[in-house]
Amino acid sequence: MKLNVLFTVIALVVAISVAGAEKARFDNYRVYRIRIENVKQLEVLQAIEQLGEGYSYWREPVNVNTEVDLVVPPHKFAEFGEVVEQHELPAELTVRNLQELFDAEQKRTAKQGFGWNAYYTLEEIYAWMDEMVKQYPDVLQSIVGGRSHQGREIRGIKVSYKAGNPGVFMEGTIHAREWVSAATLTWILNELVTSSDQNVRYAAENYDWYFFPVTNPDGYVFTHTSNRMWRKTRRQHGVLCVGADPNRNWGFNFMQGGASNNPCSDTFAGPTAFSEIETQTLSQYITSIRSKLTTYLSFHSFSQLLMVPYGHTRDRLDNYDETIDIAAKAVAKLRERYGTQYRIGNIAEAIYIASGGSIDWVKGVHRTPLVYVYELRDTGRHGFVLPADQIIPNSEETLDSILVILEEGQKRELHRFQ
Ligand code: 0X9
Ligand code: ZN
Ligand code: ZN
Repeated sequence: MKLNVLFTVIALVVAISVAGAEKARFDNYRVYRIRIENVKQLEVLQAIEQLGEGYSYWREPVNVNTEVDLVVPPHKFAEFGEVVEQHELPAELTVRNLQELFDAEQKRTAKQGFGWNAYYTLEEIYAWMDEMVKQYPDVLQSIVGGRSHQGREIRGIKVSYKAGNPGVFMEGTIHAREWVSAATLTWILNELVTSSDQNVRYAAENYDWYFFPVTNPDGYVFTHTSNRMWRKTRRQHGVLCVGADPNRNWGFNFMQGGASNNPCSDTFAGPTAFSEIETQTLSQYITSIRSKLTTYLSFHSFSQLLMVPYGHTRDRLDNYDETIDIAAKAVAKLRERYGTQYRIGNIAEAIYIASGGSIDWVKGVHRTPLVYVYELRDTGRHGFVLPADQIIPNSEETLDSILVILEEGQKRELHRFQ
């Protein structure tokens, strides 16, 4: 055997044994949408959350009069049926076979280069970013926003056409399974350098953009290799469980509601604020450019929401009125293109109490004037597994709304540096 062949074989064997567990499958798993009508039902659904055993939530049970999306494994159909009957849960089947959604998502029409008719791995996204910087060296610059537990870089691109522009931070995919977030950010980045639309050109050239399509790289890789439904980071916590929720780990009002101290929970906040290297290093990077940032946008999926701080209280704090006014205009614009409807509010009033998120820290600590978190398409029909043919329409309408946020910010002189 030739030496290089031998090495390849050894590398393969090592790769396979290191990979260990195979990819989780979700054959015949169902998703139910349930409207929580009373406290008893809320308690039942929260008990299911504690149970685990194959159950998981796309949207967690936090309050009465909200909806949750619950993933139910086949071996729990009978049990779940009984629970539904006993507590008169208004459960509506939204996904009949989760694995089918995943399989459809994996189909790439042709082996072409990078684009927006499919989802891409971290490696592919980073390779595309390198290409872009090579192609547009005068306006694009590679930046590193931090690093991950497994030693990956949180890589970004800065778009800058001239000195002295106000900065816009674009935070993507802090939750690993929310793939459309990364796809949207790479699409918008591409638009900024290639579009000839007048409004896009204005925004491209008169702001400095800091794009980070994947701020949870370990988690994102894990959703491609092992479990499509992974949300958190990948550091071991306790004996059994892995990962902290990187959107509960930031050091502002840490653990002030809507976050868990159970390492197995999907909303585990971590042992202490900034205990996770991803949030720690990314927050340091943000601090290093704080004086340039006038806008911070965080992109999640799904639910079609545009929200402002904060998540720990329903109180309407800081420049709530102003930013909500702008949000109303932004979602009105967003709706014009394809009729997609977004709701607005602060995090706590729009969805649920949730503390330790990135935007709360940015607002609370740095007082950045324009801070928003998007929950992109859809409203649950496909949830995190948004069909790839929606990437572009989703991105187009999102960019429409961002342009309004920036325009309104300019009108109100929010982009002036202090
Ligand atoms: O719960 C979250 O972190 C976000 N929803 S998601 O379904 N994508 O997980 C909402 C953003 C909450 N943001 C803050 N708490 N700052
Ligand atoms: Zn999220
Ligand atoms: Zn479909």
